[in-house]
Amino acid sequence: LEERVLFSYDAATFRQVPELVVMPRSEEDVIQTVQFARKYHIPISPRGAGTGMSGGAIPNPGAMIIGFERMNRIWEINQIEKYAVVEPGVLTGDLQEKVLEMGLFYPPDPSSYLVSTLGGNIAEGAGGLRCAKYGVTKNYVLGLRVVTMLGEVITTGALAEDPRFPDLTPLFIGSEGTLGIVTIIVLRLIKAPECTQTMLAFFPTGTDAAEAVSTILKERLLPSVMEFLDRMTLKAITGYVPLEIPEQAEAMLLIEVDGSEADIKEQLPLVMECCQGCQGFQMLQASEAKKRNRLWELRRSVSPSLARLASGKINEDVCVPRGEMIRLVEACQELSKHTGLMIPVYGHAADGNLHVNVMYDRNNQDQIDQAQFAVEQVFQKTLELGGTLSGEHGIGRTKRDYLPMQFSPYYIECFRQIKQVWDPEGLMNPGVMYPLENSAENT
Ligand code: 2HG
Ligand code: ZN
Repeated sequence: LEERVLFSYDAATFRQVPELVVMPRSEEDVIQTVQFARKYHIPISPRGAGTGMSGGAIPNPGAMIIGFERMNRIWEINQIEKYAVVEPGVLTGDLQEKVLEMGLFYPPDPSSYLVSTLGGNIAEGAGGLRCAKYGVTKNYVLGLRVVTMLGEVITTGALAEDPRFPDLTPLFIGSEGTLGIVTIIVLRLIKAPECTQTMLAFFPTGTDAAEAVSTILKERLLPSVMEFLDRMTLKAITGYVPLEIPEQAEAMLLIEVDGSEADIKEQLPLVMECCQGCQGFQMLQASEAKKRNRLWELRRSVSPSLARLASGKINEDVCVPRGEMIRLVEACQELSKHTGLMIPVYGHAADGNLHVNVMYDRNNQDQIDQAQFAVEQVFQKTLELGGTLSGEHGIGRTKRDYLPMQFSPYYIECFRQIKQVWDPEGLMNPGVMYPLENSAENT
Protein backbone atom coordinates (compact mmCIF):
# COMPACT_ATOMS: atom_id res chain seq x y z
CA LEU A 1 0.00 0.00 0.00
CA GLU A 2 2.76 2.47 0.96
CA GLU A 3 4.30 2.15 -2.47
CA ARG A 4 0.96 2.63 -4.19
CA VAL A 5 0.33 5.80 -2.15
CA LEU A 6 3.31 7.35 -3.97
CA PHE A 7 1.20 7.17 -7.13
CA SER A 8 -1.94 8.66 -5.61
CA TYR A 9 -1.33 12.37 -6.20
CA ASP A 10 -0.09 15.00 -8.61
CA ALA A 11 0.26 18.76 -8.10
CA ALA A 12 -3.53 19.28 -8.08
CA THR A 13 -5.80 18.54 -5.14
CA PHE A 14 -7.21 15.11 -6.08
CA ARG A 15 -5.92 12.01 -4.28
CA GLN A 16 -6.69 8.39 -5.07
CA VAL A 17 -4.57 5.35 -4.30
CA PRO A 18 -4.45 3.07 -7.37
CA GLU A 19 -5.48 -0.53 -7.07
CA LEU A 20 -2.43 -1.60 -9.03
CA VAL A 21 0.76 0.01 -10.34
CA VAL A 22 2.55 -1.38 -13.40
CA MET A 23 5.91 -0.02 -14.49
CA PRO A 24 6.62 -1.24 -18.03
CA ARG A 25 10.16 -1.36 -19.40
CA SER A 26 9.19 -1.72 -23.04
CA GLU A 27 6.41 -1.25 -25.55
CA GLU A 28 5.75 -4.97 -25.36
CA ASP A 29 5.14 -4.62 -21.59
CA VAL A 30 2.68 -1.80 -22.31
CA ILE A 31 0.79 -3.95 -24.83
CA GLN A 32 0.52 -6.81 -22.37
CA THR A 33 -0.62 -4.49 -19.59
CA VAL A 34 -3.32 -2.99 -21.79
CA GLN A 35 -4.50 -6.45 -22.85
CA PHE A 36 -4.66 -7.51 -19.20
CA ALA A 37 -6.63 -4.38 -18.27
CA ARG A 38 -9.04 -4.96 -21.10
CA LYS A 39 -9.57 -8.61 -20.23
CA TYR A 40 -10.45 -7.78 -16.61
CA HIS A 41 -12.11 -4.44 -17.39
CA ILE A 42 -9.68 -2.44 -15.24
CA PRO A 43 -9.45 1.30 -16.01
CA ILE A 44 -5.92 2.57 -16.60
CA SER A 45 -4.25 5.92 -15.99
CA PRO A 46 -0.89 6.60 -17.62
CA ARG A 47 1.48 8.60 -15.42
CA GLY A 48 4.75 10.45 -16.05
CA ALA A 49 6.37 12.12 -13.04
CA GLY A 50 3.11 13.17 -11.39
CA THR A 51 3.84 16.90 -11.69
CA GLY A 52 0.58 17.63 -13.54
CA MET A 53 -1.67 20.39 -12.28
CA SER A 54 -5.16 19.26 -13.23
CA GLY A 55 -5.48 15.74 -11.84
CA GLY A 56 -4.81 14.05 -15.20
CA ALA A 57 -2.63 11.33 -13.66
CA ILE A 58 -4.99 10.53 -10.78
CA PRO A 59 -6.66 7.15 -11.21
CA ASN A 60 -10.32 6.36 -10.71
CA PRO A 61 -11.08 4.17 -7.67
CA GLY A 62 -10.14 0.60 -8.56
CA ALA A 63 -7.96 1.70 -11.48
CA MET A 64 -4.41 0.82 -12.47
CA ILE A 65 -1.53 3.25 -12.95
CA ILE A 66 0.91 2.65 -15.78
CA GLY A 67 4.00 4.52 -14.63
CA PHE A 68 6.72 5.42 -17.15
CA GLU A 69 9.72 5.87 -14.86
CA ARG A 70 11.47 2.85 -16.37
CA MET A 71 10.81 3.77 -19.98
CA ASN A 72 13.28 6.62 -19.89
CA ARG A 73 15.75 5.84 -22.66
CA ILE A 74 16.98 8.31 -25.25
CA TRP A 75 17.30 6.07 -28.29
CA GLU A 76 18.81 8.47 -30.77
CA ILE A 77 19.89 12.05 -31.19
CA ASN A 78 20.47 12.84 -34.82
CA GLN A 79 22.73 15.84 -35.15
CA ILE A 80 22.42 16.16 -38.91
CA GLU A 81 18.68 15.73 -39.30
CA LYS A 82 18.11 17.41 -35.92
CA TYR A 83 15.72 15.08 -34.19
CA ALA A 84 15.64 12.87 -31.10
CA VAL A 85 13.92 9.54 -30.54
CA VAL A 86 12.95 9.06 -26.91
CA GLU A 87 10.74 7.09 -24.55
CA PRO A 88 7.97 8.89 -22.68
CA GLY A 89 9.60 8.66 -19.24
CA VAL A 90 12.63 10.80 -20.20
CA LEU A 91 12.79 13.99 -18.11
CA THR A 92 12.47 17.10 -20.28
CA GLY A 93 15.56 18.62 -18.65
CA ASP A 94 17.64 15.49 -19.31
CA LEU A 95 16.93 15.66 -23.03
CA GLN A 96 17.64 19.40 -23.06
CA GLU A 97 21.00 18.85 -21.39
CA LYS A 98 22.00 15.95 -23.66
CA VAL A 99 21.16 17.75 -26.89
CA LEU A 100 22.82 20.95 -25.75
CA GLU A 101 26.12 19.07 -25.46
CA MET A 102 25.77 18.54 -29.22
CA GLY A 103 24.94 22.17 -29.96
CA LEU A 104 21.22 21.43 -30.29
CA PHE A 105 18.18 22.80 -28.50
CA TYR A 106 14.82 21.40 -27.38
CA PRO A 107 13.10 24.65 -26.35
CA PRO A 108 9.82 23.68 -24.57
CA ASP A 109 10.12 24.22 -20.81
CA PRO A 110 6.91 23.98 -18.79
CA SER A 111 8.84 25.58 -15.87
CA SER A 112 9.12 22.09 -14.38
CA TYR A 113 11.65 20.89 -16.97
CA LEU A 114 13.86 19.30 -14.32
CA VAL A 115 11.13 17.02 -12.99
CA SER A 116 8.44 16.58 -15.65
CA THR A 117 8.58 13.96 -18.39
CA LEU A 118 8.32 14.31 -22.15
CA GLY A 119 5.39 11.86 -22.17
CA GLY A 120 3.59 14.01 -19.60
CA ASN A 121 4.38 17.18 -21.56
CA ILE A 122 2.79 15.60 -24.63
CA ALA A 123 -0.24 14.32 -22.72
CA GLU A 124 -0.92 17.80 -21.33
CA GLY A 125 0.05 19.74 -24.45
CA ALA A 126 2.50 21.64 -22.23
CA GLY A 127 3.45 25.24 -22.97
CA GLY A 128 5.69 27.21 -20.64
CA LEU A 129 8.42 29.75 -20.63
CA ARG A 130 9.62 29.97 -24.20
CA CYS A 131 6.33 29.89 -26.11
CA ALA A 132 6.34 33.25 -27.81
CA LYS A 133 9.53 32.72 -29.75
CA TYR A 134 9.74 28.94 -29.94
CA GLY A 135 6.18 27.62 -29.64
CA VAL A 136 4.84 24.86 -27.40
CA THR A 137 5.39 21.11 -27.11
CA LYS A 138 3.13 20.32 -30.06
CA ASN A 139 5.39 22.32 -32.38
CA TYR A 140 8.20 19.84 -31.71
CA VAL A 141 6.53 16.44 -31.95
CA LEU A 142 7.32 14.86 -35.32
CA GLY A 143 5.92 11.39 -34.75
CA LEU A 144 4.69 8.88 -32.20
CA ARG A 145 4.24 5.20 -31.55
CA VAL A 146 1.02 4.69 -29.63
CA VAL A 147 -0.48 1.59 -28.01
CA THR A 148 -4.26 1.67 -28.33
CA MET A 149 -6.74 0.18 -25.90
CA LEU A 150 -7.10 -2.75 -28.28
CA GLY A 151 -3.43 -3.54 -27.70
CA GLU A 152 -2.54 -2.46 -31.25
CA VAL A 153 0.43 -0.25 -32.07
CA ILE A 154 -0.15 2.65 -34.42
CA THR A 155 2.51 4.95 -35.78
CA THR A 156 2.03 8.62 -36.63
CA GLY A 157 3.82 11.45 -38.43
CA ALA A 158 7.49 10.77 -39.13
CA LEU A 159 7.00 7.17 -37.98
CA ALA A 160 3.84 6.51 -40.01
CA GLU A 161 3.96 3.54 -42.32
CA ASP A 162 1.81 5.25 -44.91
CA PRO A 163 2.18 9.02 -45.11
CA ARG A 164 -0.87 9.30 -47.38
CA PHE A 165 -3.17 9.12 -44.38
CA PRO A 166 -3.78 12.29 -42.36
CA ASP A 167 -1.21 12.78 -39.61
CA LEU A 168 -2.73 11.69 -36.29
CA THR A 169 0.12 13.07 -34.16
CA PRO A 170 -1.80 16.21 -33.06
CA LEU A 171 -4.76 14.10 -31.95
CA PHE A 172 -2.68 12.60 -29.15
CA ILE A 173 -0.99 15.81 -28.03
CA GLY A 174 -3.05 17.18 -25.15
CA SER A 175 -5.29 14.10 -25.07
CA GLU A 176 -4.28 13.44 -21.43
CA GLY A 177 -3.95 9.68 -21.74
CA THR A 178 -7.56 9.26 -22.84
CA LEU A 179 -6.97 7.97 -26.39
CA GLY A 180 -3.81 5.87 -26.36
CA ILE A 181 -0.47 5.34 -24.65
CA VAL A 182 2.61 6.85 -26.24
CA THR A 183 5.65 4.56 -26.21
CA ILE A 184 8.06 6.30 -28.60
CA ILE A 185 8.38 10.00 -29.39
CA VAL A 186 10.29 11.65 -32.23
CA LEU A 187 11.08 15.27 -31.39
CA ARG A 188 12.30 18.09 -33.58
CA LEU A 189 15.47 19.80 -32.40
CA ILE A 190 16.87 23.11 -33.48
CA LYS A 191 20.29 24.72 -33.41
CA ALA A 192 21.12 26.01 -29.94
CA PRO A 193 21.29 29.80 -29.68
CA GLU A 194 24.85 31.08 -29.40
CA CYS A 195 24.12 33.21 -26.36
CA THR A 196 21.35 34.15 -24.00
CA GLN A 197 20.92 37.26 -21.94
CA THR A 198 18.50 37.60 -19.03
CA MET A 199 17.11 40.83 -17.63
CA LEU A 200 14.47 41.92 -15.21
CA ALA A 201 12.60 45.13 -14.62
CA PHE A 202 10.20 46.28 -11.92
CA PHE A 203 7.18 48.47 -12.68
CA PRO A 204 5.09 50.86 -10.60
CA THR A 205 1.85 49.29 -11.87
CA GLY A 206 0.73 46.07 -13.56
CA THR A 207 -0.61 48.16 -16.44
CA ASP A 208 2.88 49.55 -17.07
CA ALA A 209 4.33 46.04 -17.22
CA ALA A 210 1.59 44.87 -19.58
CA GLU A 211 2.18 47.98 -21.69
CA ALA A 212 5.89 47.09 -21.86
CA VAL A 213 5.02 43.61 -23.15
CA SER A 214 2.77 45.08 -25.86
CA THR A 215 5.40 47.65 -26.85
CA ILE A 216 8.09 44.98 -27.13
CA LEU A 217 5.86 42.88 -29.36
CA LYS A 218 4.76 45.88 -31.43
CA GLU A 219 8.41 46.76 -32.04
CA ARG A 220 8.75 43.27 -33.55
CA LEU A 221 11.29 42.29 -30.95
CA LEU A 222 11.12 38.63 -30.07
CA PRO A 223 12.42 37.75 -26.62
CA SER A 224 12.39 34.02 -25.92
CA VAL A 225 10.99 34.58 -22.41
CA MET A 226 8.70 37.28 -20.99
CA GLU A 227 7.42 36.36 -17.54
CA PHE A 228 5.06 38.59 -15.59
CA LEU A 229 4.71 38.71 -11.78
CA ASP A 230 2.01 40.84 -10.15
CA ARG A 231 2.13 42.68 -6.83
CA MET A 232 0.82 39.85 -4.71
CA THR A 233 3.22 37.38 -6.29
CA LEU A 234 6.12 39.73 -5.57
CA LYS A 235 4.98 39.95 -1.95
CA ALA A 236 4.88 36.17 -1.73
CA ILE A 237 8.47 35.69 -2.92
CA THR A 238 9.89 38.53 -0.82
CA GLY A 239 12.37 37.09 1.63
CA TYR A 240 12.73 33.82 -0.27
CA VAL A 241 14.84 35.16 -3.14
CA PRO A 242 18.40 36.44 -3.31
CA LEU A 243 17.32 39.94 -4.42
CA GLU A 244 15.54 42.73 -2.69
CA ILE A 245 12.14 43.52 -4.15
CA PRO A 246 11.60 47.30 -4.23
CA GLU A 247 8.71 48.47 -2.02
CA GLN A 248 7.05 50.47 -4.77
CA ALA A 249 7.11 47.60 -7.28
CA GLU A 250 3.63 46.46 -8.31
CA ALA A 251 4.82 44.19 -11.10
CA MET A 252 7.93 42.63 -12.58
CA LEU A 253 8.99 41.27 -15.95
CA LEU A 254 11.71 38.66 -16.40
CA ILE A 255 12.88 38.77 -19.98
CA GLU A 256 15.33 36.66 -21.91
CA VAL A 257 16.77 37.39 -25.34
CA ASP A 258 18.71 34.76 -27.24
CA GLY A 259 20.41 34.27 -30.59
CA SER A 260 23.74 35.31 -32.06
CA GLU A 261 25.84 37.89 -30.30
CA ALA A 262 24.81 40.41 -32.93
CA ASP A 263 21.09 39.64 -32.33
CA ILE A 264 21.48 40.25 -28.64
CA LYS A 265 23.48 43.45 -29.14
CA GLU A 266 20.69 44.72 -31.32
CA GLN A 267 17.66 43.48 -29.36
CA LEU A 268 18.55 43.86 -25.69
CA PRO A 269 19.00 47.66 -25.62
CA LEU A 270 15.70 48.02 -27.51
CA VAL A 271 13.89 45.73 -25.04
CA MET A 272 15.32 47.76 -22.16
CA GLU A 273 14.22 50.98 -23.83
CA CYS A 274 10.69 49.63 -24.13
CA CYS A 275 10.67 48.82 -20.41
CA GLN A 276 12.09 52.21 -19.50
CA GLY A 277 9.49 53.91 -21.69
CA CYS A 278 6.82 52.15 -19.62
CA GLN A 279 8.24 53.30 -16.26
CA GLY A 280 10.38 50.17 -15.77
CA PHE A 281 12.96 50.69 -13.01
CA GLN A 282 15.77 48.94 -11.15
CA MET A 283 16.60 46.95 -14.25
CA LEU A 284 19.17 44.21 -13.96
CA GLN A 285 20.80 42.11 -16.63
CA ALA A 286 23.04 39.06 -16.74
CA SER A 287 24.71 36.96 -19.38
CA GLU A 288 26.80 34.59 -17.31
CA ALA A 289 24.98 31.40 -16.17
CA LYS A 290 25.39 31.95 -12.44
CA LYS A 291 24.10 35.50 -12.53
CA ARG A 292 21.28 34.55 -14.87
CA ASN A 293 20.24 31.80 -12.47
CA ARG A 294 20.06 34.37 -9.70
CA LEU A 295 17.53 36.37 -11.69
CA TRP A 296 15.66 33.21 -12.60
CA GLU A 297 15.31 32.36 -8.93
CA LEU A 298 12.71 35.11 -8.64
CA ARG A 299 10.57 33.25 -11.14
CA ARG A 300 11.32 29.67 -10.18
CA SER A 301 10.54 30.34 -6.53
CA VAL A 302 7.00 31.58 -7.24
CA SER A 303 5.11 28.31 -7.17
CA PRO A 304 6.68 27.03 -3.88
CA SER A 305 6.43 30.48 -2.25
CA LEU A 306 2.74 30.73 -3.04
CA ALA A 307 2.15 27.31 -1.53
CA ARG A 308 3.26 28.79 1.80
CA LEU A 309 0.59 31.52 1.71
CA ALA A 310 -2.39 29.27 2.46
CA SER A 311 -3.28 25.62 2.90
CA GLY A 312 -5.37 25.62 -0.32
CA LYS A 313 -4.12 26.76 -3.74
CA ILE A 314 -6.13 26.50 -6.92
CA ASN A 315 -3.74 27.26 -9.74
CA GLU A 316 -5.33 28.05 -13.07
CA ASP A 317 -3.62 28.51 -16.41
CA VAL A 318 -6.09 30.58 -18.37
CA CYS A 319 -4.94 32.19 -21.59
CA VAL A 320 -6.11 35.52 -23.02
CA PRO A 321 -5.11 37.56 -26.06
CA ARG A 322 -1.96 39.38 -25.01
CA GLY A 323 -3.53 42.83 -25.35
CA GLU A 324 -6.20 41.85 -22.77
CA MET A 325 -3.79 40.51 -20.16
CA ILE A 326 -3.98 43.52 -17.90
CA ARG A 327 -7.77 43.42 -17.86
CA LEU A 328 -7.59 39.91 -16.48
CA VAL A 329 -5.02 40.94 -13.87
CA GLU A 330 -7.26 43.86 -12.82
CA ALA A 331 -10.32 41.62 -12.66
CA CYS A 332 -8.40 39.27 -10.36
CA GLN A 333 -7.45 42.16 -8.08
CA GLU A 334 -11.13 43.18 -7.88
CA LEU A 335 -12.09 39.61 -7.17
CA SER A 336 -9.49 39.43 -4.43
CA LYS A 337 -11.06 42.49 -2.74
CA HIS A 338 -14.55 41.08 -3.19
CA THR A 339 -13.81 37.61 -1.80
CA GLY A 340 -11.18 38.56 0.74
CA LEU A 341 -8.90 35.87 -0.74
CA MET A 342 -5.37 36.36 -1.98
CA ILE A 343 -5.30 35.88 -5.76
CA PRO A 344 -1.73 36.33 -7.05
CA VAL A 345 -1.32 36.33 -10.82
CA TYR A 346 1.84 35.56 -12.76
CA GLY A 347 2.90 33.69 -15.83
CA HIS A 348 3.87 33.61 -19.44
CA ALA A 349 3.08 37.12 -20.64
CA ALA A 350 4.70 36.43 -23.98
CA ASP A 351 1.71 34.29 -24.97
CA GLY A 352 -1.01 35.57 -22.66
CA ASN A 353 -0.94 32.43 -20.51
CA LEU A 354 -1.47 33.55 -16.91
CA HIS A 355 -1.41 31.57 -13.68
CA VAL A 356 -4.22 32.81 -11.50
CA ASN A 357 -3.75 31.31 -8.05
CA VAL A 358 -6.71 31.38 -5.71
CA MET A 359 -5.42 30.93 -2.16
CA TYR A 360 -7.76 29.70 0.56
CA ASP A 361 -7.95 27.91 3.89
CA ARG A 362 -8.85 24.28 3.34
CA ASN A 363 -10.51 24.08 6.74
CA ASN A 364 -12.77 27.04 6.23
CA GLN A 365 -15.96 26.24 4.32
CA ASP A 366 -16.69 29.86 3.62
CA GLN A 367 -13.27 30.30 1.99
CA ILE A 368 -13.71 27.09 0.03
CA ASP A 369 -16.99 28.46 -1.38
CA GLN A 370 -15.43 31.84 -2.11
CA ALA A 371 -12.53 30.15 -3.89
CA GLN A 372 -14.96 28.18 -6.04
CA PHE A 373 -16.83 31.37 -6.84
CA ALA A 374 -13.56 33.15 -7.70
CA VAL A 375 -12.51 30.39 -10.11
CA GLU A 376 -15.83 30.59 -11.94
CA GLN A 377 -15.51 34.36 -12.19
CA VAL A 378 -11.97 34.04 -13.54
CA PHE A 379 -13.19 31.61 -16.23
CA GLN A 380 -16.10 33.90 -17.07
CA LYS A 381 -13.81 36.89 -17.45
CA THR A 382 -11.29 34.90 -19.50
CA LEU A 383 -13.97 33.86 -21.98
CA GLU A 384 -15.35 37.40 -22.11
CA LEU A 385 -11.87 38.59 -23.08
CA GLY A 386 -11.71 36.04 -25.89
CA GLY A 387 -9.49 33.59 -24.02
CA THR A 388 -9.47 29.91 -23.19
CA LEU A 389 -9.77 27.98 -19.90
CA SER A 390 -6.49 26.13 -20.17
CA GLY A 391 -3.25 27.17 -21.81
CA GLU A 392 -0.94 24.41 -20.66
CA HIS A 393 -1.99 22.45 -17.58
CA GLY A 394 -4.71 20.43 -19.29
CA ILE A 395 -8.37 19.93 -18.45
CA GLY A 396 -7.88 16.85 -16.27
CA ARG A 397 -10.29 16.48 -13.39
CA THR A 398 -10.16 20.08 -12.18
CA LYS A 399 -11.55 21.77 -15.30
CA ARG A 400 -13.64 18.97 -16.75
CA ASP A 401 -16.91 20.32 -15.38
CA TYR A 402 -16.26 23.82 -16.66
CA LEU A 403 -15.85 22.77 -20.30
CA PRO A 404 -19.49 23.58 -21.19
CA MET A 405 -18.74 27.23 -20.35
CA GLN A 406 -16.45 27.28 -23.39
CA PHE A 407 -17.69 24.55 -25.73
CA SER A 408 -21.14 23.80 -27.13
CA PRO A 409 -22.78 20.42 -26.39
CA TYR A 410 -22.25 19.54 -30.06
CA TYR A 411 -18.51 20.24 -29.84
CA ILE A 412 -18.15 18.17 -26.69
CA GLU A 413 -20.15 15.38 -28.30
CA CYS A 414 -17.77 15.37 -31.30
CA PHE A 415 -14.87 14.77 -28.94
CA ARG A 416 -16.83 12.17 -27.01
CA GLN A 417 -17.28 10.27 -30.26
CA ILE A 418 -13.58 10.46 -31.11
CA LYS A 419 -12.90 8.99 -27.68
CA GLN A 420 -15.46 6.28 -28.32
CA VAL A 421 -13.58 5.15 -31.44
CA TRP A 422 -10.25 4.78 -29.64
CA ASP A 423 -11.57 3.53 -26.35
CA PRO A 424 -14.98 1.89 -26.83
CA GLU A 425 -15.13 0.54 -23.28
CA GLY A 426 -14.11 3.80 -21.62
CA LEU A 427 -11.10 2.31 -19.85
CA MET A 428 -8.49 4.92 -20.74
CA ASN A 429 -8.10 7.47 -18.01
CA PRO A 430 -11.85 7.73 -17.28
CA GLY A 431 -12.94 10.79 -15.35
CA VAL A 432 -10.28 12.90 -17.03
CA MET A 433 -11.09 15.60 -19.61
CA TYR A 434 -14.74 14.64 -20.09
CA PRO A 435 -17.04 12.16 -18.44
CA LEU A 436 -18.38 9.47 -20.74
CA GLU A 437 -21.74 7.84 -20.20
CA ASN A 438 -20.16 4.45 -20.80
CA SER A 439 -16.86 5.05 -19.04
CA ALA A 440 -15.71 2.62 -16.39
CA GLU A 441 -16.24 5.41 -13.87
CA ASN A 442 -19.96 5.11 -14.34
CA THR A 443 -20.27 1.36 -14.47
C1 2HG B 1 4.70 27.58 -14.01
O1 2HG B 1 4.65 28.23 -15.03
C2 2HG B 1 3.90 26.32 -13.92
O2 2HG B 1 5.42 27.88 -13.04
C3 2HG B 1 3.23 26.18 -12.56
O3 2HG B 1 3.01 26.21 -14.97
C4 2HG B 1 2.12 27.11 -12.33
O4 2HG B 1 2.02 26.65 -9.94
C5 2HG B 1 1.53 27.22 -10.91
O5 2HG B 1 0.52 27.93 -10.79
ZN1 ZN C 1 3.26 27.80 -16.51
